[in-house]
Amino acid sequence: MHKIPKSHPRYHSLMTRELISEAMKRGIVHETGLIAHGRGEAFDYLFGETTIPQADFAEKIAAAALLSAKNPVISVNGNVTALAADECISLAKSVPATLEVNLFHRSPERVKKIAAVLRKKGVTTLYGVHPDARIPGLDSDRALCEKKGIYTADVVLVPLEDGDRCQALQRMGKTVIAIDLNPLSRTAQSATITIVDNVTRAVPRIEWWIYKFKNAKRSHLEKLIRSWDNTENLEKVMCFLSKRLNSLS
Ligand code: PTJ
Repeated sequence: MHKIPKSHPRYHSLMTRELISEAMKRGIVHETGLIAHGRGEAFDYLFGETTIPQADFAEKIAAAALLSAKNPVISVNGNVTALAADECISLAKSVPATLEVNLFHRSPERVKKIAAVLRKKGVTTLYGVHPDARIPGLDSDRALCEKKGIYTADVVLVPLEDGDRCQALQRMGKTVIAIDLNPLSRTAQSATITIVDNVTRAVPRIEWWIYKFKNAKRSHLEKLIRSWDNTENLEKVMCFLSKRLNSLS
């Protein structure tokens, strides 16, 4: 990796770029994943590269939904593996949930490489390598999934998604938790619970809420989930953004 001096004011951001770029060279991240990262980075910059209160609230509800689920699955793609593999594995253990590799630009080589990274980090149950089902109404390879995993999951966490699958999963009656820094994306607009935050901050924060809720009554979690209004929270996210931009101008 290119050496970035720790004293550089954009050290963290530049190191993250290095991670993504390295992962692309290793065949984990698809080349268009770099473009997706750039878009995310731009939104993160506008939000102040921090977890805003509306994101934290969504992360809390996401934890409640994951804990209340019968078969929660965390969907993993190239960018997520590069940026938050350890965090996703740790979150999966805490719930507990399973991981499934699901790629938009699917190739057997990339699936194998991503699976190898996750298994090397200790993941034993991993879905998505040998798909045996399709998500109805989706023509892309994103439809490929496993019966025991995403196909029968009741709650699916989809960090860095494209909108089509999010909508298709919802048509199957699933609760879809999306992590997307772009509050205007189709994914953000159509998920059940949209977390407008960087995946690197969002996943550990959901885990933090999981531990906070470990002794909570099921009825309390269900009440929280019922009170959730995704549209209202997204409106507040947009308000936060416009106020921040106004204050900077
Ligand atoms: O690995 P694959 O083949 O599944 O491909 C993954 C990508 C990301 C290339 C694919 O899903 C894609 O093209 O996604 P989109 O449609 O570009 O959407 C990605 C969304 O994630 C955009 O709205 C970005 O703003 C957002 N995003 C990018 N980086 C982050 C992010 N959101 C949260 N955290 C990030 N680090």
